[in-house]
Amino acid sequence: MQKRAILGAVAILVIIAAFVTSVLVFGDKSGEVEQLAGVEIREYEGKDLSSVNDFRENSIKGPQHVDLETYRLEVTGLVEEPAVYTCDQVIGDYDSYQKVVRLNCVEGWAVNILWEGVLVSDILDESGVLGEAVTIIFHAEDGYTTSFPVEYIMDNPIIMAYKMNDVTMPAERGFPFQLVAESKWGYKWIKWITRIELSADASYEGYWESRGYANDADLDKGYFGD
Ligand SMILES: Nc1nc2c(c(=O)[nH]1)N[C@H]1C(S)=C(S)[C@@H](COP(=O)(O)O)O[C@H]1N2
Ligand SMILES: [Mo]
Repeated sequence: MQKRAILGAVAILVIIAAFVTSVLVFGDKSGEVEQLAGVEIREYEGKDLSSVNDFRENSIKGPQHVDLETYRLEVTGLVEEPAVYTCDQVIGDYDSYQKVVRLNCVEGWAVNILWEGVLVSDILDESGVLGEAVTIIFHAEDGYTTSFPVEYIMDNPIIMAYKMNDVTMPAERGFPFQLVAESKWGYKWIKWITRIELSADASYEGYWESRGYANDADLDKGYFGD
């Protein structure tokens, strides 16, 4: 009888110990969904692609880690209807497009990537750009800004990418959205976009532009200011 009681007590202690251990080991992960990274593609339609890791991190405040729970993309300024989107709304409500485009940084490096994202012009058409707007200013999580003439964005298929080489864009690369500003130098490829502002200020200058880099930033010209 006593032996049975001891065995019972030992069994209960073992169960308690196992429970405590499992809480310590797995406790803070319960309920969380772990994102499994897909395998990036390195070739597309016969073209070699760079790796999503082939970048030099040189952002003004280092990588930003955007929380999707609180993240919003805003459309503000000279539009008929300002708008606020969650990341899922942007990706779910607009058609997606894929395109291989090379990103060239003024530091002398370049990467060729298959980008996937939504057309900025689709998002702005939904809000209705007012006639007085001449400049589109993009704002980012780290306070970085850059801008373009309205026509560059509205008359070209310019995308805000959320995927690179078929995998979700890593935080360091600009998750959830980086602008694929094709034919422009890297400092126009704003990462961690939080707001698109329509403005009447034709001489607006973004972060690097106000520090001497060319405002048009055309790849076939130089990047020195005029
Ligand atoms: N928000 C934000 N976007 C940014 C920058 C930055 O500092 N902050 N740097 C720009 C510069 S100078 C370049 S070359 C590209 C580099 O993109 P990558 O870090 O994905 O290589 O991001 C651009 N976008
Ligand atoms: Mo750059």
